[in-house]
Amino acid sequence: MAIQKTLVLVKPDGVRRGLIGEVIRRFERKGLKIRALKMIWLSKEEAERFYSVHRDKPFFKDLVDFITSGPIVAMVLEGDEAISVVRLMIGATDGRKAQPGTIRGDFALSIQDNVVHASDSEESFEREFAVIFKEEEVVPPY
Ligand code: FUP
Repeated sequence: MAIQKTLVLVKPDGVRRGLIGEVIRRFERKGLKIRALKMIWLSKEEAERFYSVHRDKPFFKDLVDFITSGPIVAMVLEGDEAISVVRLMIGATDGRKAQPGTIRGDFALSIQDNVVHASDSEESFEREFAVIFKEEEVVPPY
């Protein structure tokens, strides 16, 4: 058992399309525990820090514009191997290539408007968590 925490966002397209409940429902049914949950609207500066690993990519500006285009729902999920389990459940980055049955495979038809974000490593989780949450926003294990 390797209990991990991971950070998931329902991105602005997912919120606009009314998919918040659908996304949360899938993770709850899987058995992952929600340790923190909130709706926020990222500033440009927060978005740039959140996506800092992509700073030099050609799509960086569009990515920042997109993630700040509306409110998002951010959550910390916990469970055994949560990082890789959640990555499997969200599917490939490009919704056109993501497997049916995954969140992106079922709800996205775009590489940018792909409904959700999830941490891809423990290092990413630590950096992303620090941008989005304060420690006191995480409830104790239950
Ligand atoms: P993922 O971890 O699956 O969210 O994908 P990446 O970390 O590779 O990319 C982060 C976000 O950048 C993606 F969700 C969408 C966006 N992106 C583009 O808009 N164009 C690209 O070519 C690659 C990624």
